[in-house]
Amino acid sequence: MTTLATPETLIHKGDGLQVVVGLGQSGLSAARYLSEKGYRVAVTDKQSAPALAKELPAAVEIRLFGAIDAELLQQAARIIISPGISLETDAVAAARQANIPVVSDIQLFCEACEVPIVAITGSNAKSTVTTLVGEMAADAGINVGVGGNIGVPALSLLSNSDMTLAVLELSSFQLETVTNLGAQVATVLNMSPDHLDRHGDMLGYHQAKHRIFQGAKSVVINREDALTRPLVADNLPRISTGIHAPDKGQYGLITDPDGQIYLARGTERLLSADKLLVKGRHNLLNAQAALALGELAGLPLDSMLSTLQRFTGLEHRCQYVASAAGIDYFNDSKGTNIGSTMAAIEGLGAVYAPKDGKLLLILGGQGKGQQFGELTPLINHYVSQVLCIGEDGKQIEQHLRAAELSDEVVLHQCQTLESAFATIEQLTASSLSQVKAVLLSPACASFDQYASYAARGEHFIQLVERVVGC
Ligand code: UMA
Ligand code: ADP
Repeated sequence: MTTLATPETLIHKGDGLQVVVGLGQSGLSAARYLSEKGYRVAVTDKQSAPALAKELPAAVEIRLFGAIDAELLQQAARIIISPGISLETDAVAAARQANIPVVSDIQLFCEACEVPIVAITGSNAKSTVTTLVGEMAADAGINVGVGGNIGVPALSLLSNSDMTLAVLELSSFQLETVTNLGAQVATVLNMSPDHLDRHGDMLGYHQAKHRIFQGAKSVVINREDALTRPLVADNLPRISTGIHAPDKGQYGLITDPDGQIYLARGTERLLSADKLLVKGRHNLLNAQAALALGELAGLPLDSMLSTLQRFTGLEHRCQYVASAAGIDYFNDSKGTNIGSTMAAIEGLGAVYAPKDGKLLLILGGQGKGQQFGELTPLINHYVSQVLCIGEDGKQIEQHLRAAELSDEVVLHQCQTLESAFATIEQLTASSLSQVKAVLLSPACASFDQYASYAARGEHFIQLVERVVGC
């Protein structure tokens, strides 16, 4: 263990020692923030030489690396835990047992933030909706800060003293240690199983997500997903979103007899769906959520509608890559859970089904304790070939077969993306193949084989480019 401070230099509980656990992006931002505020700060991390240690302020003298230091945690007046670290970690659990408060960087942020917060969580679509609301606010001339789980630590937004609105993407990991967030408007966009290995079950996951509503002044809910409704605070101003025609003051979709779909607020048609550059029903829901959040944050409707029409979506989310030999390739590497992969299969499947086309779906990676059988009905409908990769590829096959995978769907175990592409080349060379689109939407985390979902998506794009170049 690397120790830059002897135990004697540690001060005692009650003297205000702030112990930052985990030195990733959020840990670094918390250590910097607390240090600037004049607190005595210590950091600890399981890595023996965390890369960000060199960016710590010199005033942070106590740096215990190589393991999360249980003794240090017992000395803390307050622990600031990184979202990637479970509250069940031994040293952290022992500190909680000793009644030492454990909070996330988001708690520090909401206690310090003096401007309204738009708080966004959900199993899927968080980054898309957060980015959209941020762009809507910026286009409306507002000095907006966008951060949180999206990759910009929330505390770093406080350095912008001109900020008048904060838009935060929040994960269940960040929310489980946040109390009384007090957002101007809060939403749980949707709920489907994810991170069950960390939260134990859907109830634990749901409870963590719903902490976003604590102290909220208004809420946005999804009419089709009862799990997005706050269990308390029924009297708060609220706007709902959904796929059906909306009631007065709510957002929804109006479908004309000729099949033309419109984003609507009450009976007012706001925008024809084909004016959006992002495709699929899930993106129409995302657009509504952004409009409803923006409305409750005081953004002007006309300006929000202009932003919507310019929004091209984010990389690695159902992103069209290229076409070769009549087959379209889509990178949905950010499809890291069943809910997102269902949206991708349904969204793209509906595009190719009228032309008798089927999808080739690449699934797999780290399964995070999910039940993959839930995908089987959509696979039976829209997919003709499933290629499994990654450490949970075999388990995925078992789940799909146990849920009655159709005999017409052929499943291949490929282990890696490289070998999946060798299989793709064989399959698509056959003139009998119904495959019209290849979709990487793994429903799994990437960490067994890649540093991130983005690295997995980049690898997919490289492999597609090789096919296109052939
Ligand atoms: N560590 C330990 N012990 C452990 C686990 C980790 O000491 O048991 C240490 C690691 O050695 C590392 C540090 O903790 O040095 C990493 O902390 P972290 O995993 O919390 O990562 P950060 O860099 O602080 O990034 C976090 C979020 N990461 C996670 O929730 C896993 C980032 O979300 C977020 O963008 C960032 O804060 C800024 O707010 C990423 C993510 O994957 C994108 N989120 C999950 C998701 O979207 O599904 C929830
Ligand atoms: P998050 O930040 O919650 O992970 P993203 O916006 O990054 O959300 O999208 C993650 C995945 O979810 C992508 O695969 C995307 O295609 C899919 N997705 C986007 N919107 C929705 C939605 N409304 N419902 C389900 N899946 C969605």
